[in-house]
Amino acid sequence: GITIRREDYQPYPFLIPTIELEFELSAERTQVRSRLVVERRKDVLISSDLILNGEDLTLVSLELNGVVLSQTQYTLTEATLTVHNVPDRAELVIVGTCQPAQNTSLSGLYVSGKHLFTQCEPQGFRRITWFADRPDVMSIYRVTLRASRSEFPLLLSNGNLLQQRELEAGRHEAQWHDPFAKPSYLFAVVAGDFVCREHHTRTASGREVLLQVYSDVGTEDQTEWAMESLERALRWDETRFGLELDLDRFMIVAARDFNMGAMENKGLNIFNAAYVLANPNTATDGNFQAIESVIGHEYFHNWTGNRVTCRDWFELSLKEGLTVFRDQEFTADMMAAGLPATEAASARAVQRIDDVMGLRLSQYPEDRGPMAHPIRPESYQEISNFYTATVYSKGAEVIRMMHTLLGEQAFRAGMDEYFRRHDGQAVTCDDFINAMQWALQQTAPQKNLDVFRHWYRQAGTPRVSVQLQHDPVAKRCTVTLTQDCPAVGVEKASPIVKQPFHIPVTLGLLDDTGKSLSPQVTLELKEASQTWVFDNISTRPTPSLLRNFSAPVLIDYAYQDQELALLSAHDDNAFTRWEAGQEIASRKMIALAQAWRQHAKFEELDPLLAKSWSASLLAKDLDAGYRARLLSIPPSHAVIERMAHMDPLAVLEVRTRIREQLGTTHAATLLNTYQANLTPGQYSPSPGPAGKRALKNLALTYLMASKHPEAANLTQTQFRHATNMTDRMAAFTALIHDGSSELNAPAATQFYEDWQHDQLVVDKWFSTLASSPRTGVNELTGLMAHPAFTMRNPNRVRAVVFAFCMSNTRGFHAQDGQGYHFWSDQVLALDAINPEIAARLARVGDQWARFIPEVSQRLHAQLERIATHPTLSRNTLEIVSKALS
Ligand code: BAL
Ligand code: ZN
Repeated sequence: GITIRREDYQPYPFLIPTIELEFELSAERTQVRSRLVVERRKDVLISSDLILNGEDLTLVSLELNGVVLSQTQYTLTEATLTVHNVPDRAELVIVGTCQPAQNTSLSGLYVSGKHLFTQCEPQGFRRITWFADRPDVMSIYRVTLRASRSEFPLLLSNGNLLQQRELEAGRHEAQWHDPFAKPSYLFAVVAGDFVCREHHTRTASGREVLLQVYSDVGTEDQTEWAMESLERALRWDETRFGLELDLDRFMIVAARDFNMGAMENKGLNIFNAAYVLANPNTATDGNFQAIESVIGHEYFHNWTGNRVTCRDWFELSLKEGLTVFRDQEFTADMMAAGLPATEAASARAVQRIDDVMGLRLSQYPEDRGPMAHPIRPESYQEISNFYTATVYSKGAEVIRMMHTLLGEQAFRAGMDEYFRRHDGQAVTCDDFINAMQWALQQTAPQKNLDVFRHWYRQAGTPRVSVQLQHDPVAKRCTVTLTQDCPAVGVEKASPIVKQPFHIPVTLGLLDDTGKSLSPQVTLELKEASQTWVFDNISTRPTPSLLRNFSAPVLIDYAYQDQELALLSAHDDNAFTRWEAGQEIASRKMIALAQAWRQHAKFEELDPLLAKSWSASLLAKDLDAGYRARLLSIPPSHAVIERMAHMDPLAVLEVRTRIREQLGTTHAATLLNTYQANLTPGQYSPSPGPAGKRALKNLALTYLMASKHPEAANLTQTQFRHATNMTDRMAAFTALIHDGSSELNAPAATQFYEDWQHDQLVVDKWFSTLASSPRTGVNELTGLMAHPAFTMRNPNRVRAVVFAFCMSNTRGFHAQDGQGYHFWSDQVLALDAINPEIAARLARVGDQWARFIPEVSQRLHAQLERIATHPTLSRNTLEIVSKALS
């Protein structure tokens, strides 16, 4: 593939101040007439030709300043339309057609159900019409939509509705105007028949705005939470960042077929229905929270992304890292809202734990694999492949570190300055850091972010080694931090000299009863190695390191077992307290897995692990949601990731045995915990009751795992009589994953019968079955033959194929190697339909070289099989060729 490099950026030689689009919409063939005003930029190197992007389009006609162009005056290729000899100012009218019903990639204009949707980020607009399809070309859009009134009664685009009118022959028309200049990736059209929930509200400055949530007919009882979340997001951005909605109308539309989670098109957000539709009967606590977070995320993009956008796609983290940080803060503030201080702290800690778990499970492996890249990548072949955990989650951690280093007030001043400088512009991550540095220097003139910038240039997860020395005579403790980050991913091929990172390490020092020996501090590590001195420390302290996960690094400290036990019982930082328990469990699991591999024997459950776990089970004074996190054995993937030679089946075996043993040993307490955390009465997704459900349902899974005599009954009763989907799903999953075969099949049949009318719940059914340890390739092939399965719907593919390849350790890694073969089959099948989704699935092979040899060889063979397939998309080719290089 062709590699595109950040350093090769060139401004576009023309401005396109306005674009007028006229759509004759139909599923089979849509005609688009585009009228562009183009102006040659005097400040940019002369190039006489106007080059526009266009893909999968048919050209009908082309006019320049009212004159039809002959074929010698332009050049049309598969990817571009070049107009020769364009005067300094010109009007170009292009008429072309596209075929939405044939568009299975879900990029550009496509059909979902009976509706038409667009997805333009990053490069879908060029599949609708020819244009300078890059984020630094910003235009004012005027859009006219025409379609059959009966087929498409609603015609939506960005901005404000100017007028609507009836046309002849049952057609109608709507005209939209977006007053804000925007890049093409934020353009959107929706046409179809929807129900709409509306809400009128006022912005902080008193302007009346209309909020609308559109969804499929029949789902009107599932959009209340989305609307409430949208209004909360609106208020939060006003209060926390002083940012108001700038349009008269803000629309969200739910799409059944969608590649991503959602899309922040100006004033017309298009959402994967999974992040809109919810009521207590159909959606779990996790779904409710995810919806609030994604609605917040897309809404916050209106300022961080839309008003200030990216100069080019290398700068993607400018909007994504920042907006993820903002949505994480939003969720944390919402979770803590109205709670007393200690409960609020605990709710925030739960949120932080969940975010960090996500980072470690998805980003840490990426950062040491073939796709490793800095949060601002230096090169790519296919930009769709770079909507990664690194750009998003690590990007958010980098913003969070700036927030930690500056403090809330200076951070806010930096944000204000960023908007003051760059509103209406397409800018870079450097521009953002410059605004933050300005704010930092208002209060601390001697400080700067020069070293901090390396986070944007260097990939890999830094390892911070900690040395602690204590001198009892001088009552002095010294802490030395040393950082290291070897070359990863593309850095290996074109080596760069890696510089130290600027790493904030928040720490506390505890005595052997768990009391703080000194106030918590944030050490700023900016060199390869630095030492700090703490005085008046009379006994050797236990360090509580990286509190609140103050930096996305790995910490290396030779903790003694009893030190971890102390932290897990007493650390007053809720994050590091949780971390200590996880560390105990991970260490023991790795040791047990290695022993299992050597003599297929499960050693006795480690007393330290058993003790810290049971202490958490008994710590009834702690918040239930937090206790559920303390009591969760680390997920297999997190443990496998830490092994020198990753051994998935051994870890799974060990994890299963540990859960079994803990469940057996503590059955009575688990039963009590179950009963003590019932949430009768009306359902609410707020952290209090959601935490209780998490704890209660976790207790149930331990009882099921240990085959406790009462467990099956309890689970079945919960399955039958649950009054919300959280409890129903927990029981269903326990029956399918841990129940006997007599429980299993009837539950699967019952659940499907009850919920076959709701596609999002059917996705839950599919993914529970696909990720069950009972499901091997044969059973999965059976699931794919189910009439409700289709390769065309990304949510369904994620529920079945992705769930099997990513979450079913036993099925996917089965020793006969069939799982790997199944995986390559599906990558190839999907590649012909939807390259973005196929490339995502292909990434399952990223870590092939780190597994034990038998796994590694087999995965490698399947990667080769994919790579040598004669017709592979650019997307999938980039992934597999990097994995094999
Ligand atoms: N911009 C793509 C979807 C999102 O991150 O909001
Ligand atoms: Zn985003």
